Amino acid sequence: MRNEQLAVYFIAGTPNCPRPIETILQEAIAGGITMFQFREKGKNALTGAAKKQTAQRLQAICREAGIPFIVNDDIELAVDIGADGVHIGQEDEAASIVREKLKGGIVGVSVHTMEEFEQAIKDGADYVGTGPVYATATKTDTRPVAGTGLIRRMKERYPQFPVVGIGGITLENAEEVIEAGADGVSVITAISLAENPASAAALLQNSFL
Ligand code: 3NM
Repeated sequence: MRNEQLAVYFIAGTPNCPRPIETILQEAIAGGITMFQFREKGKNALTGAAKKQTAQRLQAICREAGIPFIVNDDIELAVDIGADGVHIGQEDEAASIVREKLKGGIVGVSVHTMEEFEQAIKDGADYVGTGPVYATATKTDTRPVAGTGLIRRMKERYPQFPVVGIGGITLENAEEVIEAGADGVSVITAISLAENPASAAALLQNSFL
């Protein structure tokens, strides 16, 4: 994985999408997202065969576009369909164990403190996500809002290690996250609920200019 692949990291599951998730993903890709995470969580989330079939359709779209397809939490599904990687939280297995199961795939870890960040690096994570940078309504069980201070400290200490910010990132504040040193922005709402996901993705890309 290259740091640039984290630039505009779109995350979504069917509950986040007012139109078919496949359509929104295709529009987001047209606008220039660099990575996609399938996060099928919350009210009315798909399970079992329906979840797997949706994952495989989204995986095919990502493959065609040449962007990594990452599965949130569900390591079994990621291995089963041969996803490019998984993203795990602090409650999940250590990155080192997940890496073994995934045989060379990308492993991303959510971290909220410098200690969790350093542990993720030791465990062999390929990148970390940290948040919520800003207030978000999308995930209810988040830690307190962190602002950009932690990202700044993380990148000061480990300038090369890939870090993305997550939580409440919008077209308006994305630049602040990049300025703090993040390699990219992870967003759900800013793209999934955008009137025009393609232009939202393109505007997020512009935050790097
Ligand atoms: N993780 P939106 S915040 C999935 O803080 C997720 O770890 C978070 O959605 C964390 O872009 C979050 O709509 C939700 O705010 C991000």
